[in-house]
Amino acid sequence: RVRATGHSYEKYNKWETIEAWTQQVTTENPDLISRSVIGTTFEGRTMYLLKVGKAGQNKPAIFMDCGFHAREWISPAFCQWFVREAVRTYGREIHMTELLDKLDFYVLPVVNVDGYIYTWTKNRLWRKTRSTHAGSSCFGTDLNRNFDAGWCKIGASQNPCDETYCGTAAESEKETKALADFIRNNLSSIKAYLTIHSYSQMMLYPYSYDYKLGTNNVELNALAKAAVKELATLHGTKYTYGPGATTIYPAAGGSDDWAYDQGIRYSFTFELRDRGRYGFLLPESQIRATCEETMLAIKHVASYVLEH
Ligand code: ING
Ligand code: ZN
Repeated sequence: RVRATGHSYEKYNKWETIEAWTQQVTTENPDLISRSVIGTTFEGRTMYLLKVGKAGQNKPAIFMDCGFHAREWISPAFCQWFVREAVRTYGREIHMTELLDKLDFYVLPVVNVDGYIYTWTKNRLWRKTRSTHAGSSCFGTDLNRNFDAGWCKIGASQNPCDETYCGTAAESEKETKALADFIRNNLSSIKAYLTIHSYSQMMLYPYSYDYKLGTNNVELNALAKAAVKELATLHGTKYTYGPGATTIYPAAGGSDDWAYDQGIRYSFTFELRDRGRYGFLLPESQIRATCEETMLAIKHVASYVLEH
C-alpha cells in the first residue's frame, strides 16, 4: 500500500502527496470512498475522482472540484479537508451521516495538476494549465474560460500569453474535456455543481458569461444568502454573493455557467479566503478556520439539494 508520506490537512501538500493521499484515504475507508480516473492532463498526469458516500441505489450526487487555478492553494486543501471530515464524522454526527447515506459526493481534488506542480516548482503565482500553443512561445489555458458557455465572448482572451486565455475552442484542453465528459455522462444523478476557487470571499452563481439571470435565480439567491450566513457563524467571515457577472466580473467559459446550462440547477463558484491581504498566498495557519467555515456552507447546500 502506498503511504501518503508527509500529508497534512493543515498544510499545503504537493501533488505527489495528494496523489498518494487519494489512494490511502480510499484504502482506509472502503465502505465510504471509491477512487476512479476521469482522464489525464496535458503533461500526462492522472486526474483522480473520489466518490464519497454510503453505497446505495439511484442516489443523487453533488459534484465538487478544486484546483482549477494553480495558485489557489486553499482550494485543493479544502477538497482534502472535506473528504477527511466526511469519513471522520460519518456515523458520529447526524448531519453528515444523513448526507452520505442519501447522497454521493464526487470530489475532484485537483483539476489543473500540471499547473499546481508548476506553482510548487517554478512560479508560485501561475494560474493556467501548462499546455503549449502552435505559433506561440507562451504556455497555458485558463480552464475557467474553456467551457462551452458563451465561450470567449467576454472577460476572456484569445491571446495565449494572457492569464485568461480561453483556448482554441471550448473544451480544447484535456482537463476541461475530462471534467465535462464525466458530468455529461452522469447528468441524471448530479443535482449540484460546486467549484472551489480563491480569493475574495464570495459565493457566485450563474451567469458570468452574460448579464441575464437563471430561471431559479431567486432560489439561488436565497440559498447563497443562507449558506454564507451559516458560514459566518463560525468565525464571522463575511461573504458576498450573487450572479457572477455583477458580483465579481463578467467572464465567459466558466464551469459553473456550463454546468447550469446542462440542467444542473444548483451551480456555485466559491471564492474562499481572504479578501486580499494575503490573496493567493493564504498562510497555512488559516487552512483550518477556512475549511471549517466552508464546510458549513457546503453542508447547508447539500442538505438543501437533498430536500429539493
Ligand atoms: N475567479 C473566477 C475566475 O475564473 C469566475 C471567477 C467564476 C469567472 C465563475 C467565471 C465564472 O476568474 C477566480 N479567482 O478564479
Ligand atoms: Zn480561480
